Parts: sequence; C-alpha cells; structure tokens
Amino acid sequence: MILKGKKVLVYGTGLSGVAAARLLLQVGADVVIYDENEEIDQGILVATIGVGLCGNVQVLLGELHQGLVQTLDLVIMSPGVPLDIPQVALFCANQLPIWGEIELAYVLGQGDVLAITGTNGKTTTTALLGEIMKAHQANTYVVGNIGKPYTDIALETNKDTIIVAETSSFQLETIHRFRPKIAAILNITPDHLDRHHTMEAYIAAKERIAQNQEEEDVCVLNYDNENSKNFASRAKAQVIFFSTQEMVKGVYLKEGKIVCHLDQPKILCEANQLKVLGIHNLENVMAAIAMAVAYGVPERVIRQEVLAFGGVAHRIEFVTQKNNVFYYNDSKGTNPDAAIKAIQAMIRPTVLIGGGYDKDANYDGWIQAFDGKVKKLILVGETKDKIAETAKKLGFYDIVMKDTFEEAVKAGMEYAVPGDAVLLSPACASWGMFQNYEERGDKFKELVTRENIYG
Ligand code: UMA
Repeated sequence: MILKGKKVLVYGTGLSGVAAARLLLQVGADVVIYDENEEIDQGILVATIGVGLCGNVQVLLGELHQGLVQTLDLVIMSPGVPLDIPQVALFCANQLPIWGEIELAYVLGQGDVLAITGTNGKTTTTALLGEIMKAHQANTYVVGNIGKPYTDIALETNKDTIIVAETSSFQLETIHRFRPKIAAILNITPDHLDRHHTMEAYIAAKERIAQNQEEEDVCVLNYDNENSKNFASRAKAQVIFFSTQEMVKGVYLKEGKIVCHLDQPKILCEANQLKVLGIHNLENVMAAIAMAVAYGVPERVIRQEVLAFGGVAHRIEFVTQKNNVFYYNDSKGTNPDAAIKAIQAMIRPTVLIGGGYDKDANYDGWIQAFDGKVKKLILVGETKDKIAETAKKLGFYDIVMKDTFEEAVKAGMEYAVPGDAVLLSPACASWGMFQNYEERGDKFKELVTRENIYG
C-alpha cells in the first residue's frame, strides 16, 4: 500500500503510537493520532511527535465517531490496545486494514529481520543477539518490545541492515506480511491470558512470528519447552532447536559445554564461562547462538560476544569482578518474587543487599529462598526493620542494618571474601532513596566499580 496521501489513524499515544505517527508523516500520510485517554496533553504530544518538521497531525481524544472512521484508509494499533474492543469492531465493519507498528515498519523498511518471541527471556536474548549482530555488522538495530519502536528506525534501513526485534504476542497479533529471516520462539507458558483469553489463542499469537516464513528461513525452537517444540511440525521454515537436556540438531549442552551442531558438533564455550547466571539465561544464550549461527555469523564473533555479555541492565546484571568477588546488580528485583529468582541464580556464597520502599509485601518466601546461599543480609531503607523481623522469625540472624545506600554497598564490599558474590536485589521499590530502580542500579554500579569506595 502506498501511504502517501492516505488517511491513517494511529491508535494509542505511547511510545509505539508516537513513533508510528512520526514515520507516517515522514512518508506523506495524513495522520490522526487517537487515544481513549482524554487527559493527554495535546501540545506535549504534538511536540513529542515533532510535527512541523514533517507534516501535520490531527489529535483526537476520548470518543471515536463513525463519521471519522468512514474517512480512514488504514489503522495502526498500539500493542497495548486489545483487539476485542468496540472500536476495532467498527474498523472491521468499515473494512479497514488494521496493522501493528511492527507491520508498518516492516513494510516501509528494508534489511534482514531476526525476531524473537517467548513468554520469558525475550529481552535478554534480543540484547545478546543484538550485541553479536552489531559485532558482525555495524549496520544493526535492536528494536521492538525491548523499548525502541521498530518504526523509529525503519527509514534508516537499507538492504544490508540487520534488525534484531523483540516481538510480543500483542505486537504479533497485528502483523500481516512481517517475515523474519530467522525467528525464535523461546518458550510459551501461561501469561497475558486477560488479553488472549485462552492458552490456545496465546500460543497462536506467538506462532504468528513464523506464519510468513518460507523454506529458506529458519525458526529456532526450544526443545525443552513443549509449546515451543510442538511448533516444529507446523513450521514451514527450517527448524533448529536448542536444549539443555538433549543433543538436538542445533545448540545443546553436553558435559557443561555449549555445543553447536548443525553440520558437525563444535564446542562454542563452557557454560561456566558465562557471566549471566541461571538455567533460564543459559537457554537465552543458546537461543541467541542458534540464531546467529543460522545467520552465518562466524563462531569466533559469537563466542567473543557471548563471553562478554553481562545480561540486561538491572536484571541479575554482572557488573564487575574485584579481588575474586563477583558483583551483580538486580535492582529490578523490586518485589520478593523477582528477588527470589536472583538468589536462585547465584552460584556462590552471597552477600545480599536488600530493602527499600514499603509496598506492603510479605518477605517470608524471599528469606526462605536464601537456602544457605546468603551469608550476610545488609538492609537499608524504609522496610529494613520489617525485613529484619521476618528474617529473625525464620531463623536468619546474619543481618547488618545501614542508614544509607552508600553505607550498605560499602558494607557489602567489606563483608565479601574472595569467591563470594555481592548481590543488590532489594525485593523492594527504590522510592524514598531513588527516582526509580534504574537510578538505584546505576548508583550500585558506580560504587562497586569505583577504585576507592571512600572516594
Ligand atoms: N490505550 C488506549 N486504549 C487501550 C489501551 C491503551 O487508548 O485500550 C492508550 C493509552 O492511553 C496509552 C497508549 O495507548 O496512551 C499506550 O500504548 P501501549 O500500551 O501500546 O504502550 P506503548 O508506550 O506504545 O509501548 C508499547 C509496548 N507496550 C505494550 O505492549 C503494553 C512496550 O512494551 C514496547 O516497549 C513499546 O510499545 C515499543 O515497541 C512494554 C510491555 O509491557 C515493555 N510489553 C508487554 C510485555 O513485555 O509483557 C507485552
């Protein structure tokens, strides 16, 4: 479809909607940006889109009228907007094509798309694959659900561009022609059922990532996850598996080594050389390796990037190693459930820094998850007394209370001995001490990487 002169409604004024509107204006479309939320500041919205540079946009908030809908040629939906709402029924009744922002970018862009979906691990796999592909070819963009709309860069692409895209089930529901050269379905477990209603519908949305693939394309699947593995029999593309359990055609784990076996088996690296921790991260790494190998990236480049990869910022992120003490930043562990995952991933005696804003959480499960791994708990913030009481009630007494975040980090560094890990995984929000978890994690990284903590 030629979009110049077409009247396009962009549904949603978040990251996705703003980027889609900007792209549409750049290609000469007549754009109406719409949001159900009437409180949105139109001036700020228009300034954010950057209108004037490239054209005019009409902003519409609140109710959507049939009269306007009849004048439209196309609708671009934001991923957070469900498709079973009356407005979408109205678009369908008017036979309007409904695209997502991913479809729009794909249609207007060029290059090879490597796309990743899955219930868990999408962002980590996308980030690592992005690093590998950038090392292989500088003309690489990392986009999608990871937080950078694909439409933001669509017009910068050319036939040699590589696009590494994290794609959510929400985004995949509104693709039509989107065809990744290499796709991966990492795993599918129950999630977002409020939106998709049934597990079947959720699985179908995820599988759409491969619906337009042809025999020359590749689909990477997880042999250890039934819902991912089962797609192999329906995939049109060539299937490559990854597995930590079985020696599959693809990438697998054997005697602690990550082996890549397409034509003949080749050891890529030892699993214990990875900086990222936990079985889930091992799976993410193997998926990224499988995708990169399938694209033809030399093993030397893949190994170099895999071994350098410290994970996604603030999620059990490897920060540094000093005097054989390993520092991890899990500032995104803002609730006990997330913080439990970080402890489970630790493979060394751990000095744990926790505490923060009180969200009225229950810390029993978190303390129970210490499981002999946590040798010292350093507490700070509003919740420190409540957590200390819970810990003592459950028989954990190795607790140090600190007044400031800096003092807590300093104490963590002092208590750790060679062979230990120091983990910031607070199980609480950062408010009260920081604006957000990113600021807290950045402060931790700054303090532990400083030559002299007193400096
Ligand atoms: N809106 C409506 N009606 C609705 C729902 C939303 O009008 O029924 C409006 C809201 O008022 C708001 C706008 O739509 O103004 C928000 O749109 P959005 O929810 O699609 O959010 P964006 O800011 O555009 O961000 C989206 C993704 N959000 C979702 O899928 C919910 C971001 O993924 C993504 O990073 C971004 O596009 C860029 O591609 C976030 C996410 O939570 C991280 N993803 C889910 C997940 O990871 O589990 C799928």
